[in-house]
This record gives sequence, structure tokens and C-alpha cells, in this order.
Amino acid sequence: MATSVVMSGSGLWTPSHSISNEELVQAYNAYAEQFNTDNSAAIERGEVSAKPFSSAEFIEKASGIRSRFAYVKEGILDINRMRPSIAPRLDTELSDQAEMAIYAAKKALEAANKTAADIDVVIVSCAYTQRSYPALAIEVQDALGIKGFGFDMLVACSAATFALHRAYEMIAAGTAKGVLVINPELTSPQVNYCDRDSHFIFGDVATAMVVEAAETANAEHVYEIMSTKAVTSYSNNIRSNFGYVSRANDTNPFAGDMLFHQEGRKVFKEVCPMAVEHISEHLQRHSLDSTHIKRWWLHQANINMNTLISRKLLGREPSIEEAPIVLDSYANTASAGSIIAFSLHHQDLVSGDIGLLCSFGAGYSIGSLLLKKR
Ligand code: CO8
Repeated sequence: MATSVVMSGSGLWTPSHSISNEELVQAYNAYAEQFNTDNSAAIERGEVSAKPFSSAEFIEKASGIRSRFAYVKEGILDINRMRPSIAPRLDTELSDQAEMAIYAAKKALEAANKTAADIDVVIVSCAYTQRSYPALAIEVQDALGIKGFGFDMLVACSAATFALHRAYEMIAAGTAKGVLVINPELTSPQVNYCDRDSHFIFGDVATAMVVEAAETANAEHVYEIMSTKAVTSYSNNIRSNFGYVSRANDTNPFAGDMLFHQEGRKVFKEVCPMAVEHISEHLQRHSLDSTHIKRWWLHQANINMNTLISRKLLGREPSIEEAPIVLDSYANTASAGSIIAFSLHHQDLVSGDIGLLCSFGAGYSIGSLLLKKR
């Protein structure tokens, strides 16, 4: 008989610092005003574009975001810096992302009623890792005292779902007994806080999930992974060019195009239909339709995207219980968004209830898991 695979514990670590739209806009607008004053002659000559002003009302209406968390707040609102000030650490110290990962991992282990001895694979999957090697996953594995192996995975917004797919396959194949999937989304160093169109989008967070075989799971809230589905389709509409080759390119590794940038409107228009088609096909595989789905743990990039996707799937507005939104306080947390929604909104489901967890974003990439409460 094929092994039944479950998600048996989730962990969410939220940084203690947050930044409201109002604070962020006040700092950006002061920066823009100073930039425009400093460059007034060049702007007058048409050589430099004036910086447009941002608005807290626009941000909330266009995205649903009201505030975001920051791993380090210092520096982000300083108009002479406009980026977080994260103190460098020695090679002998725990790295920042490993620290974030460990906070979330411990919570997931506790929720799953497991210890390090029950885990033999660690996957750290997120939009960026702060170094290439040694893998963050191996650092986390060492710090938690886990025997086995670990590796890092980068799939932008779909890093968490794609890593859960790998975990599912390893447990199903019998090559692992317990997998810890961790998403330390330290987005703030890559946000261009000088760009009016994207300065408000992202927040920092860490999430984690324990995946194991059904027969070893003994936690209170266990979700069978009925199946997984993934798709990618190449697009340049969400891009970050920062990388190790920058040094050889003789370009400024901190220029605007090296940071997160996107054609937000195009992304919105192209990704929504892709997500609807992907989810519909996933449900059809099990002869299910949207009426069978009790909860939608959707990717958290934009509330209007989620409403549109849910409306297309359900034929009506979803209630906040059916499709929870965490964007208002967390903003877009890259791959962690749907996992935050799951972490905060899964305990009330009853045995037999089915939910769908889905990410969509850069790549483009879409990943989904169909889950049934045990
Ligand atoms: N304040 C005031 N006005 C603004 C602002 C602002 N802050 N920003 C834009 N405007 C203006 C625009 O310039 C435009 O003006 P005009 O009409 O004069 O040209 C007007 O407002 C409308 O602009 P848009 O059409 O761009 O506004 P939208 O309604 O489309 O909203 C959004 C913009 C919110 C960006 C929206 O398009 C969106 O959310 N799209 C979806 C994008 C998405 O999902 N992207 C995924 C990104 S996440 C991901 O894939 C993971 C990447 C890895 C993580 C990276 C971590 C750093």
C-alpha cells in the first residue's frame, strides 16, 4: 500500500518590528522631496526623472497591505539610507536567516509533537538565501541537532510549495522519515525602498512545516496531502538580477534592476487566469469542484488578485473564513504567504474537510497541495 503523507505541524515566526503604510510613505516622500531638490537642475533639463510621491491610501486600495514586519527596522526609514541596517556576523556566529529559520522550525516541531530525532531531512526554501554555501539548511540542521541531510531551494514565491512537493515525494518514496521545510523570508534587503511602485510590497517572516508518514503522525491537527501540482512558465515580469556574476559584469550590484522589480499590472493580468486554470485542473484530478473546498490558503501578494481568483473559482465572493487574508499585517512575504494563512487558519477544520494551499508568483511559478484533515 502506498504511504499516506501528512503535514503534521506548522510554525510561524513573526519579527517584533513592524512598519505601517503611513510610516513608510512618510519616509519615502521625504526621500523623494530631497532627491527632487538635490537634482532640480537635472530634472529641469530633462536628464533625470523627478521622483513621484507615494500614498498610504493607494497602497491599501491597490494591494490590501496596511503594514509589514521587518527583521531589522533600523535604516529602512532613514532617508539617507533607505535599506535595513543589518549588522554583519562572524562566520562562527549563527547567520541571520538560519536564526529566523530556527525560530519557525522549533514551533513547527512542537506543533507536530516531534523532536530532532524524528527528522532526517531539512529543506530551507525561500526567495533568496544570504549566501551560496554552506547551505543554510545544513547550518539549521546542525543547530537543531538533526541527523541526515539538508539543502536549500530557490523558487521565489513558490519556494515553500515546491519544497513541500519534494518533502511529499521523499516520504512517499520512503527515502525520508520526517522532513522539515523552512521558509526564512528575509525580503527587506532586496526591496528598493526608493521605488514608489514597489517600496510597500514586502515584509519579513519565517514559516516552517513538518511532513511525515501518516502512521508516525501523532499531532492534534494532521493534514493528509492528497496530491501536489506544479507548473512554471518563463516570464521576465518579476525579476531580480543581483547575483555572484555582478562582480564580473562591472555593474553596480545595488542598482535598481539588481533589486526586486516588476511589471505589476502585467503580472496581475497574466497570473490570475493561470492560477484559476491550475487550481481547477488540480481539483478535477480528484473529481472535485470548488464547492468541496472548505478553505483556500492562497498566496498573499495582493488582495484584489485573491478576490478575483476566488470569485472565478467559486462564482461568488469568498468569505474571509473561506479564503483568509494575512496581507493586511504581513504584506507579501514571498513564498511564506500561503503558509502563514495555513498556520493561522487551519485548526478549526474538522475531520474530512478539504483545503487547497496554493502559491503563485515569479518565474512564473504555481504550486498547489490538496489537503484533507485527518
Ligand atoms: N503611491 C501612489 N501611486 C502609486 C504608487 C504608490 N505607492 N505605486 C504606483 N502608483 C501609481 C502608478 O504609477 C500608476 O499611475 P499612472 O496611472 O499615472 O501610471 C497608478 O498608481 C496605478 O498603478 P498600477 O497600475 O501599477 O497599480 P495596480 O493597481 O496594478 O497596483 C500592484 C500595483 C499593487 C503592484 C499590483 O499591480 C500587484 O500587486 N500586482 C501583482 C504583482 C504580484 O503578484 N507580484 C508578485 C511579486 S512577489 C513574487 O513573485 C516573489 C518575488 C520574490 C520576493 C522578492 C522579495 C524582495
